Amino acid sequence: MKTASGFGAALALVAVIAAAPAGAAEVRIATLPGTGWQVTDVAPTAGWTSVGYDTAGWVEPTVLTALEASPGAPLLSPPAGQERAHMVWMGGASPGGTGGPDHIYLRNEFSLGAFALGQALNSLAQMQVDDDFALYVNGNLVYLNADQGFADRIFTLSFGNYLRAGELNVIAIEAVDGQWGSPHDRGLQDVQFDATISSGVVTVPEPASAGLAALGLAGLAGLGRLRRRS
Ligand SMILES: [Ca+2]
Ligand SMILES: [Ca+2]
Repeated sequence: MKTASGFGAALALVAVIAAAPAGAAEVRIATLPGTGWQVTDVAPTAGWTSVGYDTAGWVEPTVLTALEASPGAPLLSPPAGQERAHMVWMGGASPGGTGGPDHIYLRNEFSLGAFALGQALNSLAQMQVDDDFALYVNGNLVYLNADQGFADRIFTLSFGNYLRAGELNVIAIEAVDGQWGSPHDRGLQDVQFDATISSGVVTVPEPASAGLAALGLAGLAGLGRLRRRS
């Protein structure tokens, strides 16, 4: 079997880039109104983190405008020139982020049909939840936060290896006010999420362990900025 030369590999890379559809540079999935997010406070049945789940009875999240405007609110940084992702929760919560259910489930099912089937993808996401959360991508648990508070912490997460180019995908978030095991009204609550997905033609999908190690380092870097928030 002939070994690919450097030149051959370069030609192969050019072929991969040429196969990518025009306009497929980036897909953004963020907590913005009217972009496919649905929420419920009724514990869903198995499969709710996977594509194709029946979301009958789920509703659009509520945007917490007054909480976003409050002094010191831990807001995410939007991509240049784009609207900032919003703090959301479920109906019943006031715009100031109080009231409403203590335990919610969010989903956003979306197409990555703009990318070629099987293409490697990168993702970079920012996320903030008051208080704790679990993030799933296509049924896979990407990150679990269970520190029972530290709601000002903004996480940087990567999950490109769980995405499926050319197909439907789903991001699912379980969030609790208070703590896992005993969600309770601890004053404020919100979820913010903002991910940019791009083609990953020059990378190999990272193993989950490497991704988690990177998350740990990102978490340590964020410790210095922690403030208590209820
Ligand atoms: Ca937390
Ligand atoms: Ca809280």
